[in-house]
Amino acid sequence: MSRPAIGGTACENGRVVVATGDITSLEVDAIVNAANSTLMGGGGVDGAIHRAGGEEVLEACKAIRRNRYPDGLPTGKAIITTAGALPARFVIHTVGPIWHGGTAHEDELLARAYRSSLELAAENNLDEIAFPAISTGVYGFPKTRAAQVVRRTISDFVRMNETPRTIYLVFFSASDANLYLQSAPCP
Ligand code: AR6
Repeated sequence: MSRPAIGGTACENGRVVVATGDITSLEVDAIVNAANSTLMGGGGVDGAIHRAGGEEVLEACKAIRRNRYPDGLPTGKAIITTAGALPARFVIHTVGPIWHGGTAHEDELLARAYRSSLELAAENNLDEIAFPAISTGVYGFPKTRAAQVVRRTISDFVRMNETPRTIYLVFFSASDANLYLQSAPCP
């Protein structure tokens, strides 16, 4: 099925698209949630995804907690659930690092959260995945530094993998999207 492309700046031969908007409105194969380890919802994009996805998303998260992660989803790992009432098909929930000043492996953990989500999309044969700017809100990761980590991680991934075909980086504001493009220009 083909869908209208989401407008934005394309990099990496069109495989990475930097866009502005509300990630909950996107009709893509999977949107990524910047969750916390409880998987029970929260503020920011997590709150928006749970509100729009509804009870089905929460129930799926509860089942995963019960069956696979009774102590919570570790930072850098990802899981996939139904998208419930959202227009996307799936939600991939991942936990980014809380910023502690840069000395607690934050860069590697942020890279791991993006990589785990991309690997899960590939395992499920999903063509499109949309990411919010993980960890750069409540978790306090500096936006410029996050941009560089994300650019490197995604460039490496697309070089080695054909699926997902298109990766959307969705910023809530145009100024955040521009900051990303300035901090991590298209190669
Ligand atoms: N669409 C796209 N981006 C959004 C949306 C949206 N609807 N809403 C917010 N953002 P945050 P974190 C942007 O705080 O830093 C939660 O309470 C926002 O502007 O959502 O990983 C969780 O439960 C920011 O740039 O995630 C965790 O406890 C980016 O999404 C904790 O916050 C990420 O901000 C996770 O913190």
